[in-house]
Amino acid sequence: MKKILGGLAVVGALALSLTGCTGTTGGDAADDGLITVGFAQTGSESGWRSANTESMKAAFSEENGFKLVFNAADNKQEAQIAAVRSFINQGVDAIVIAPITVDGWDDVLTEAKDAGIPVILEDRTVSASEDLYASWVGLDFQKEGHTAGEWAAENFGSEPTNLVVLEGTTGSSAALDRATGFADAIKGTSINVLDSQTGDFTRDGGKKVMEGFLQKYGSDIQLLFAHNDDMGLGALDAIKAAGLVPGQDIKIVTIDAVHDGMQALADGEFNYIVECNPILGEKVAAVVKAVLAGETVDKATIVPDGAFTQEDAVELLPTRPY
Ligand code: GYE
Repeated sequence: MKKILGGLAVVGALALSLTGCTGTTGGDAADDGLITVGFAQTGSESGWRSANTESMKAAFSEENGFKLVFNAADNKQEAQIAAVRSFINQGVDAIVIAPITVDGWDDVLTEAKDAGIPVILEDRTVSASEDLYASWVGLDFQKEGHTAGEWAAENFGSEPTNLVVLEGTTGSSAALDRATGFADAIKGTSINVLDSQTGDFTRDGGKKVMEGFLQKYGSDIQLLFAHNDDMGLGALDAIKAAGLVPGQDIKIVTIDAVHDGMQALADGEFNYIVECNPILGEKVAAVVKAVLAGETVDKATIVPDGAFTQEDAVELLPTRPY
């Protein structure tokens, strides 16, 4: 290839520099012809996150023309911003961020823009101006919360029912929008919100916060809404330890539908799960390629979600890919 294309390489390099594409200018990247992408992942807080990371790594593979620089920020916003800064300094071709929180992105997104590096958001959104990123691929979290709330309203809304909520990471668009959607759907029903606290989207967080709820409200709790499966799964331990039966004494609705959540639903320990699809890698990779090719891309790509009953879970579990 080198011999045949030798003469064309200069023309190619010139064309690239004229279009402002940094595709082959970054050191080693110049030799391998791969698109270097820095991916700033939130961390590894949940089953959803593991499935999302796996999907992203599979899509941003060398066979697909990418060199992926992966960073997981352990759910710390400062660490995630530092990772994005380091991608800018490395001169990557594009940056993908799964933003931990909605706020706080203006400065570093401006720095990326000034450096001519396009940013694509995946999963969660930010409050920064739309001009500061090229595109977002994610889910309708408000609708997910609303679907969970509709289920609660339909099944428990006509008689007084005490609810506790395990919220996701404070300040994340996933937690904020799910809370809004759910609150909207149960408005005007007889569901009474006893308490609502963050369990940070983790099993451990869900368990600890649920233990606190049980100490405070005991068997007054009739319904639990967990912003993700993992917190619901952590809460199962706390509920069982308190001598109560999850799925019966306390009805449980969660969001995500990852494998362990679907197992709990099939086992009758959860009562309903709203899906949140983590398999976003191929869509994000296609957007990155389109942006770098100078094509016009949609500002937002929303992946549709379903919702599952216990019967659905029994049927679907054997064939679920994650
Ligand atoms: O629901 C949760 C994860 O942002 C959609 O983050 C994502 C959420 C997901 O930790 O499990």
